[in-house]
Amino acid sequence: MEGALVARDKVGIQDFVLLDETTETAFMENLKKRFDKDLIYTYIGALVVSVNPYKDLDIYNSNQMDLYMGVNFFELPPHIFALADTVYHAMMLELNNHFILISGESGAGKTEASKKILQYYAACSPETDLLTSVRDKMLMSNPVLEAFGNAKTLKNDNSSRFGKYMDIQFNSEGEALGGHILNYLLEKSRVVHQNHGERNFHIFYQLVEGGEEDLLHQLGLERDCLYYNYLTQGECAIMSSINDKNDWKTVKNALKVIEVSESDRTVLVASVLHLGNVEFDPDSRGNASLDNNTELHPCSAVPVKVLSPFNIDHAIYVRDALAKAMYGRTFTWLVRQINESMENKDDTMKMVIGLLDIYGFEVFYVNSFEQFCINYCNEKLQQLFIQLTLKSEQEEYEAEGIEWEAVQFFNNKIICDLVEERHRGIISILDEECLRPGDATDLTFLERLEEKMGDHPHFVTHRLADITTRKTLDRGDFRLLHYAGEVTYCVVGKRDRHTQHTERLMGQSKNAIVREVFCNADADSRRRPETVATQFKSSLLKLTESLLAKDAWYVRCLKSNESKKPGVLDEALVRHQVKYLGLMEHLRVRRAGFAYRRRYEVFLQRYKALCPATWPHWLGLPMDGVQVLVQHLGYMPYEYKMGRTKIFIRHPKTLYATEDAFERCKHELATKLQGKYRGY
Ligand code: AD9
Ligand code: MG
Repeated sequence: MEGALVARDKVGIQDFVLLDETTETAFMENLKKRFDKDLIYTYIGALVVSVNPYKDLDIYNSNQMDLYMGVNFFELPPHIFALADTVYHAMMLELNNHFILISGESGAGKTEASKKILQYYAACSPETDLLTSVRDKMLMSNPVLEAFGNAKTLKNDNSSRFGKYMDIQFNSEGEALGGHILNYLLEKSRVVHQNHGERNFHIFYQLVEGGEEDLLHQLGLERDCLYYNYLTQGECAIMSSINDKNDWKTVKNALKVIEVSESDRTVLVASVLHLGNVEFDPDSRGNASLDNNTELHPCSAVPVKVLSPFNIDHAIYVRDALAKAMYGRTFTWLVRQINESMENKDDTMKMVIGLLDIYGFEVFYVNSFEQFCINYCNEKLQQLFIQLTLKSEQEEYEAEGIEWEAVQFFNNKIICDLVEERHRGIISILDEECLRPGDATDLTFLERLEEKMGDHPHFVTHRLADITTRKTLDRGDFRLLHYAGEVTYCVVGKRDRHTQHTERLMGQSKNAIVREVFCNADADSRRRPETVATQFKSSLLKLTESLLAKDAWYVRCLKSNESKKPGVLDEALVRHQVKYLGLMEHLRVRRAGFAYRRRYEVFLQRYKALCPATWPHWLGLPMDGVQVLVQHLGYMPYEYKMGRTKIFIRHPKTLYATEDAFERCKHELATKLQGKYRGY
């Protein structure tokens, strides 16, 4: 017993539910103790808490995968593979759909976690030609999407600038047959503008740095990132931590596996770069004309009339809008191609496991429309988590006929409503202002916001900025008090003007691929335009609906420190995340009523050796066997309750003691057996 306790103490406790106290201090101590030993995963019941180690740990190799395959969740040290395996077995047992929600702020390790899970499922898959080919395509979709959809930001050198939901589709034998990706709002403004210390999407640098001589020549590109306006605004085009040349090889290979023609993609990427270098001179009437030095390379594929006749500011605006549209459409087109390539060709698909990896909550010095959408998305996911954890807990107690006591949560629904409520939320007001003809400006938008939600506890503008905290705001700013912290958004110049006419012209480009990516620009223009925010809101709503129909599992990622240093845990930073992610409340909910619950069969199977009446076999109902067993173990009536299908144990300590007894029993049994063999 002592040995077991000492061992546990050294590596901390593997499941926070088993902590003696549910204080934040105890939680942090345990987390840190484990992190210092490179144990980055800890459970809260079935939820995985993961802390970014910022160094490669040798815990994801194929031996580790084998180790976790088919093993009971709590039997091995916590691991992302244990969760992946448990979800898979739950799906096979119940023949239903599941999803894994991976959340945490920017740089916390969501994308890495989602890749590990996908790799695990790929490794589980049997080796037939068809399955291997689907598996490779699923795996290879990652480097391609990361090249086109990720970028270096101040928070993360490989930050996802789009949201991704991927379904892995299985047949009833549990074989992965195909996949499907839904993508959410790509941060297109990055194509034309990057803040200091940030880069454009990786693919641009990969192509310029790694592209073969012939290819660059064909595309009219210089092998010099510094030559391109769109690549240099953050003043960090070349980074020692990023190897664009090597990454290009990986992406090229991946494009081949998913059967997307590389030349199609590169033409579009090159066109954006050429566009960025187009400059204008005023003509005699002050209208923009192409600068004398500007020669549009044929592969830029832009009909020149697109860029005129406007004044210079407007011409630049149109040029940038066009570049963003071109890149955005390229990305959507790419996702479509990937989906076609991973499509499940036979219809024996029965179940899915969905992986949700979306951009994390972020706060920069200047936060614009994109950060507003990203942070709104994080609010929605937090709301989903709250709904599901509370809901499922309540439902379980109800279904099992057990009484319980509710735990108070901070419910962020109030912030979701502030953003998305019909007719009253920020998005509705933005819509009205964007679509209102005439005198609508950024500042009238702010005034309307003030009018409608001036006294909302989570909304602040410069007039209403908190005088006591002296956090003043500029005239063009408003501040939201998000569940994860305060963010000040700048609205000036952030409303997209319509560029449909220009996009329609692009549909007439001489270049077939450009025509293809802009092909539905015409059709789009006949509908009443929907603002980007509204489109985003609808797509999130659809996503939430589809997730609510599945069984949920969670990975909560924590960022260990802001400077990406290996093995450093900044306690204040981590404590803040623990707080806003609601981990303490989750822990308390798990413990409030009953910390542990086990199906009778499982409980009996594991501990039956502890009671002569149940060992080696119990012939009656599992529920009766458990009753006999716990009476033998001396459980007091207040320590547990018998539900319809499960035993509920109030305090972790009770299970702890049983688990220790089990360890001792196993040890004695092994010693006895050894003695027996020695005696032979
Ligand atoms: V963002 O919201 O897309 O900006 P993520 O996705 O949460 O963010 P990401 O997975 O990209 O973060 O992790 C950031 C970096 O942390 C990675 O590039 C790795 O360098 C590092 N990381 C994250 N998880 C692990 C891990 N399990 N082991 C080692 C890790 N390094
Ligand atoms: Mg990411």
